[in-house]
Amino acid sequence: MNDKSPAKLPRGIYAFVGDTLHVKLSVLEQLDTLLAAGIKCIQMRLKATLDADALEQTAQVVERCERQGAMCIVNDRSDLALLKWAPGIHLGEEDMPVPIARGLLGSGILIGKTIRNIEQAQRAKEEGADYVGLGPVFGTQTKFLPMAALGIEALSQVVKHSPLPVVAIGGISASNIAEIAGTGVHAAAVISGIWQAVDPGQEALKLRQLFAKALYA
Ligand code: 3NM
Repeated sequence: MNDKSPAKLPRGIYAFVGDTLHVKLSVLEQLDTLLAAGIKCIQMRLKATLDADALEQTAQVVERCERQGAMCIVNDRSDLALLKWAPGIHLGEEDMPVPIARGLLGSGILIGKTIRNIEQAQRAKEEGADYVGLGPVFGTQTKFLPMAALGIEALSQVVKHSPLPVVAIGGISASNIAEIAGTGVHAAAVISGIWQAVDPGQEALKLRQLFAKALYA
């Protein structure tokens, strides 16, 4: 168990690597693309990889992120995070409850939790999460969600009242990143806005610069 305080979630663009995100690029190629663009927060989503390979890939992603001063957050899999010393995990609505993950992982691993409203942000804090992911802010094709988009005003309200740093997710791209950053959100999570771009590396760089510019405008 890791009993230190968790590392802080980097501010800015929260990007993803995974086995279902890009038709051509491997997880490590995706990672190198994002790291070269200066992305400092990376979630690894493995949905279709055998466990033996997932362990190896997690170790490589964690190590490469560490070397570049980026944080690797493993989606869902507390076991992978624990075995390969990932600094963080993200728990969705159908994943392991936060208190159980916290019990397994100790205090040193950052835990993120998906939420839909301010009440859930408060509960996530009480249960021991370190940040919350709020979505879908805009419509998304990447994940089926049986709910309407929350919109920018709802995001602003949650950012204002949340006891934990908020990561916005859902339909975020270069066309709306300034509006997202303008709410004061801690980070913006982007999947298709990067991986469906013609040049994902350039797009990641652009998103990072636009977020920073809106923050200090
Ligand atoms: N979770 P894109 S929306 C993985 O609202 C995920 O909980 C969401 O992808 C939530 O940037 C989402 O392509 C997909 O819209 C985000």
